[in-house]
Amino acid sequence: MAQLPSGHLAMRALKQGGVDHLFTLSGAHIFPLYDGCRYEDVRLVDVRHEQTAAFGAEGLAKLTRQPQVAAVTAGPGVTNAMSAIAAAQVGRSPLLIIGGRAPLGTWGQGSLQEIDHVPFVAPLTKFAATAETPESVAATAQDALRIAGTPQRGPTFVDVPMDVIFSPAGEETVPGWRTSEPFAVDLDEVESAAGHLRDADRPVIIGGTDVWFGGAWEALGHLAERLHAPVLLNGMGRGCLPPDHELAFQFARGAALKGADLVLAVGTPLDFRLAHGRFGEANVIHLADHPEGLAQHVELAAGVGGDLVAALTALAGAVDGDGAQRRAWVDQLRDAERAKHEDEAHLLEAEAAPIHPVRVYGELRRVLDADAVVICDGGDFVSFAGRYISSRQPGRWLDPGPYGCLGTGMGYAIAARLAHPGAQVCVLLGDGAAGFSLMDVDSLVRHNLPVVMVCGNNGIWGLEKFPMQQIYDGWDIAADLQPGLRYEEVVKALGGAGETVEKAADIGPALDRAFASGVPYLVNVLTDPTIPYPRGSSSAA
Ligand SMILES: Cc1ncc(C[n+]2csc(CCOP(=O)(O)OP(=O)(O)O)c2C)c(N)n1
Ligand SMILES: [Mg+2]
Repeated sequence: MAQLPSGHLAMRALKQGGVDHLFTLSGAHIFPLYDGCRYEDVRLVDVRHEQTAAFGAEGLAKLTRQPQVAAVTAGPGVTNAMSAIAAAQVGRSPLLIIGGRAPLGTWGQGSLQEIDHVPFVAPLTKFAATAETPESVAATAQDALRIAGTPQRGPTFVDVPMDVIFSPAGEETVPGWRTSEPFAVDLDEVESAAGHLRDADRPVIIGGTDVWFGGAWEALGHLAERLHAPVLLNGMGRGCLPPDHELAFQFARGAALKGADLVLAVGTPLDFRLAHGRFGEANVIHLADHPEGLAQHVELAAGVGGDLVAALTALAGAVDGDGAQRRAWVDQLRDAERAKHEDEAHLLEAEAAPIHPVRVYGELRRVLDADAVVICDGGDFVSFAGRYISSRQPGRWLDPGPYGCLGTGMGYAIAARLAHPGAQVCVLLGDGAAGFSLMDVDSLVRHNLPVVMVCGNNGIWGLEKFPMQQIYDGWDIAADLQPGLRYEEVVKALGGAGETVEKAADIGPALDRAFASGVPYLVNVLTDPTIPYPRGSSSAA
């Protein structure tokens, strides 16, 4: 059998597992992976910061529902990727990070960037290992990819010593891909959940990220219709029911969770976004794609841990009737939804100067297509987006997830344009958030990946400044940025385009120019720095 560098064979093994992209920032420790991309038809996406490489892969995983890969150089390459690994752990994204590693032959003798990554990466991953022989590299990479994509999904890590990754191995060391089976559902658990659902008069269904990952949105809609139960969506679950569906709710979220006698949470952890699963007197049923995903901190009326399509389909089969007993409940929430929407609709058209942040969304609602990908990176500015922008299709909304890490913007933008070459990609950036990744506009330009960036520029770390003032009686510190900064000049300098907008009436024409431009384009909207996002008790940061 022919011999090739083990790093090359790793790329062949990953390609067999469905990997078409490798995100990276150059490092000699991992050159054979790049050489492998050349021969195995994997597109190399090289960026300006490992943060962007790792979030790029994580974002692409979220958009494609497939595990994705970033390769980073030894030492600082790995440490720079740590936030994305942690985000993937907390948000359950299937992400494989391959690290370079100082040579085995001189280990302990102080090579450049010599540090043992595995002990500090292990607590953040499902699997972390060093491939210590050329023969083990392809199989270890493939195992790590499979583990990342198997529920409970999450990040995995493999590093390869430099002398090992350059060493040849036989082609027979590439094992051949096998997919993992979903976790089977226990029908007794389903029956117990169905019993509670049959009895509920005021149920609420919440669908989260794993509804999307598990391909379960039709099954979710079918169960909701069988029950005639209102549906709320979060994370990548947004868009799993079209916003104009009679059972889809957004503004009445508070009223729904307050009035419910049963909450069925599907494919989402019962975390701070859902008041840690405490909904007054309501019974809670939790559906997760693996038993380990079931909440331990809440007393569940029932829990089903296994394949979500199977669980939802079995539940829909087990609940009878036409949902007539729930019509009054749904109608009541529809009234609440309408009233709240009418209360706030004027903000979408606000003419005020300085610009009200919600006006930006009034304009975006006009120009965004049904299949647009919307990306959120920021504080208050993007919280408003969560309220006023609805996804009309599943898998088109990327927020940082429960880890809440600023700086995902450009990585996610690259991912979105790669995943959806023909769709609008709109990156919403707080001015603070923009600072974490704007240099990677260079990567967008070099790889010819046009996106529209809309910066809500209030000159402050708003989501920190306002809470600080509340805690300290109006005092705040370390929460100001330079007001009125021209972030579009950074984009222009890097080969993109953009403009600053100071009047509400100018936002719409600027967005039209941005979407027509065909280049990375930043619309820098100077917004009113005195307007906080009105937060409830379980807000997302
Ligand atoms: C990496 C990271 N650092 C700090 C924070 C804390 N944080 C959350 S929101 C926020 C302010 C964001 O400001 P900006 O992007 O300008 O949005 P605004 O709230 O002003 O609309 C900060 C600093 C974080 N979430 N992630
Ligand atoms: Mg700000």
